[in-house]
Amino acid sequence: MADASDRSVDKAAQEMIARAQDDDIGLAWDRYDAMQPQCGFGQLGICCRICHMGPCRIDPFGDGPQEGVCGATADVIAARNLVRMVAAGAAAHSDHGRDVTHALLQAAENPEGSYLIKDEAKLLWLAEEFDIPTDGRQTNEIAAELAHKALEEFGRQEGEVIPTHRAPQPRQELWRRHKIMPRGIDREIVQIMHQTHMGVDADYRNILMQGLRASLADGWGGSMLATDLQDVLFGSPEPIRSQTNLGVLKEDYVNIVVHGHEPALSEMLVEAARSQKMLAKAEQVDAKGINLAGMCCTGNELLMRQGIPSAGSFLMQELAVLTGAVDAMVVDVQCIMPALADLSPSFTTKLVTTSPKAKMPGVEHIEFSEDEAMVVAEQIVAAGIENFPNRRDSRVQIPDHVMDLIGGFSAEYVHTMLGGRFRPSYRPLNNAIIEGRIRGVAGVVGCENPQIPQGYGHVTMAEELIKNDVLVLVTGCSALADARAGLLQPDAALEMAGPGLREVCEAVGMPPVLHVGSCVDNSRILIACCNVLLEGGLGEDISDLPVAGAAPEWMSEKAISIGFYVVGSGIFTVFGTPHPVLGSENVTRFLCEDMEEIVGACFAFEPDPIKAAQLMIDRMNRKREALRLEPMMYAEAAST
Ligand code: NFS
Ligand code: SF4
Repeated sequence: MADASDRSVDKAAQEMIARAQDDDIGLAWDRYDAMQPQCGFGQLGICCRICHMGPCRIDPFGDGPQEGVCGATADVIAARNLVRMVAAGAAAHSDHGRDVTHALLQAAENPEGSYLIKDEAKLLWLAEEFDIPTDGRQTNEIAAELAHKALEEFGRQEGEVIPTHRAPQPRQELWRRHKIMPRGIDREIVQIMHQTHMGVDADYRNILMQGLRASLADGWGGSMLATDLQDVLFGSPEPIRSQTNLGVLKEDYVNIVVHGHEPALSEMLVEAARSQKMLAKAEQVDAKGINLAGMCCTGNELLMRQGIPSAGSFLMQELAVLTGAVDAMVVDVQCIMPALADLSPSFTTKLVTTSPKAKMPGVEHIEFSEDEAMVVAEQIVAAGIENFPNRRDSRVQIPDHVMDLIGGFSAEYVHTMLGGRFRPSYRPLNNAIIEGRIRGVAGVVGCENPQIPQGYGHVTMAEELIKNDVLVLVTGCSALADARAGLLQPDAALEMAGPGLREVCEAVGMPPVLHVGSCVDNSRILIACCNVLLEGGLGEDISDLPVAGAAPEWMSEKAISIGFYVVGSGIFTVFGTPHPVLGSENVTRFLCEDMEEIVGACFAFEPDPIKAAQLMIDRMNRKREALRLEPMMYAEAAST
């Protein structure tokens, strides 16, 4: 039997994995093992199912067929498959953005409804960007017009996706020159689907360029709008204390876990769970109260705005159910394992689906709609409370592991954090980089994957980076893995940071690993880069900056879209396991070399997180040299 420590670096996860083994319950890791050996054609990206003359597959050893029935080569097949992943990922993020826009419209048109506008300053800032007059107008009117204009970004046919204009001028010009400036969010995704239909594009480079264009529509469009409009509706995050790991579940409370990605419903669940009406109901079933906990990115959204504790990340979803203490698990969209449907009843967890886009056979569906958000939220909380008496106490086992953390660093907040309330500015960050206290900034993001011990890639990489004076920004499941390891705690983490980074962090009281949110909030990292450039002294374009990105344990199509827009924005990015393209030398070379000449950055694939961190550090060092920045202030940190 596999050792639990080979499956996760986290103690709580190990405890639940061992419990599953004792009870003979299969988890993602077991299903992964049962799947071995996985299909080599699929892994190499050279299996094509695009038309019904196929499926076709290219022989990677050169003895068998080198073309599909239509004549498509490994290059075409691998490129098409990859950009279809971009299309799906960009669609997921952007559809999330669209739903938030509907919630904003709801708030604007129905002031008596469930949603309020919490960040008026951000609303006004966005109104200016979208050319919406604000003088003498009501907040609601402005919000309604913004929602309509934001919706147009999805369906726009010509022109340029408006938030792309936040990118530095040289970057915008580069996108125009290479014809990858996105026109409309949906349009670029649709074009991928058309371009990769049987018998359309047979030029792998042209296919991959459209992948870049659609991904930019995600990063600088769909995801960015999701982030911004969520801030308008639910408030812009500010640093907040919270906790994470399975130990946040409470034995005597009704535990409701919210899992998925969108805060529109879960924000209402927070309110419902705090309401007198629901608390009284919980008392009736002898519960001490209602304990809401997050999972995956819905969890990240609630954590950074409301301080709601997070029970865990992607590979913890089954483990949370295994505690036997989850009375309801409420899911919306994305990263929800179908396996939950079978697992939940054996541990008296009531699973509730809420999105018309994400149902499961045999699972109760309480459909969420923006116009009766609070009614639905109360219904769901009530379902959790009613399920509490069904709990079998003898089966409850909550791992005794909880970690404190600080989350909620937005790009805007960095102004205040570093410059102070009176003189908000990025100057101190820029100076710290210029003077060689901070070597550079890394964004470490993305999923978990049973191919890698859970958290090993994220935590090892983050530790190696901070040791080398690299400020680390984290989102999504990466943020939660680091949080469990204590890296989002200022004190603990500072002991591990290099001397220059430690000095800066101590001066402003921030952790060296900053939680900037969920996966759509990777857009905040792009904005932070823009702010650094605007502050001056570090070049003209994002590709000049000593920055790098990484997704050490990625699995989802969204991660491919993120990788594409990050590289397309000029940031070198390392993926832990390779994209499924190695069956085509040309596509691999395009991603890992040629893109450098086109967008000023490229991908690298490196499974060892320490080596991957070194690649990122090398990149930062070269950018520092090109900018003629001072040598790192403390020489010993420079050599590891
Ligand atoms: Ni990002 Fe967040 Fe996690 Fe991966 Fe899934 S939850 S959107 S896709 S698994 S990081
Ligand atoms: Fe085969 Fe070409 Fe059809 Fe793909 S598109 S399945 S390679 S015939």
